[in-house]
Amino acid sequence: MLYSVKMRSAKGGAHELGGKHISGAERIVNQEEIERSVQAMIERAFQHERGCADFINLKIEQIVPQNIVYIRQLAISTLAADTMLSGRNAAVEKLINSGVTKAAALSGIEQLAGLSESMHGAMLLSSTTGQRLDAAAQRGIRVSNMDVADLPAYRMVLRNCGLLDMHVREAVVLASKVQSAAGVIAELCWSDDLTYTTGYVANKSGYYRIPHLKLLNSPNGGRAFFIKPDTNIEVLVSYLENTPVLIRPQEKVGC
Ligand code: PML
Ligand code: MG
Ligand code: MG
Ligand code: MG
Repeated sequence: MLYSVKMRSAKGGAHELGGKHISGAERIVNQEEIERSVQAMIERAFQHERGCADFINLKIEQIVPQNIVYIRQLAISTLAADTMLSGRNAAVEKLINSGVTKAAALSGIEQLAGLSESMHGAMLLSSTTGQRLDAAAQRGIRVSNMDVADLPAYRMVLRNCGLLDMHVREAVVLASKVQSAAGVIAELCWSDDLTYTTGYVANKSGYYRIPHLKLLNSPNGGRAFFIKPDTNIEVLVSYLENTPVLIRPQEKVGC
């Protein structure tokens, strides 16, 4: 049997009581692995660079095996960019290649850069106008219930690329789930973690890392999913938030 294990932590009290979000993590694991993953999550909540959590919420739930969807991991590659400006230009270009209009791509950058507090979830933006299409406000859409089907194989893929950071490990899993959803055309993301400036654009054909999508020590970050304007938002959000998805690592992958 597989279990979903989730953690979210905050400082200054619980999220719902106004605490500042510190970190979140989730895994889908066998029963024997639950304890170890919970331990790793708690350590992470106490040692995060955003601060030391004083509120930790843990949830452990059994998953119905028939509900699990298996998908392929997006291939990873890295685009060249040595400043934030060139990084954002590369992002706009990649978004346009994915089928997003230039206006929507620029608007996506502007809306992410304009988030005053980091958003927990993602914004859904029209791929033609860039207009926000979800009603989740500052909460955003929280992609959840996903993990890799074979962790050792996935670690090997990342290790072969020299990508050992937890950010990449989790982002590729999330981005792979997002691109497996009907209606999604592309994603733009950079981290809210102060010292993590590499972000990415993902589309149906890959995960494109972009060094320098923000300035060092900026707390600003988040995610935007560009979707076809006629997408059924309710169906999409339910898939992204609730459907359990396991990602099969790609053996042949760039970096
Ligand atoms: C996050 O912190 O949630 C975003 C991480 C983006 C990782 C980008 C990469 O290095 O590939
Ligand atoms: Mg996180
Ligand atoms: Mg976050
Ligand atoms: Mg973060």
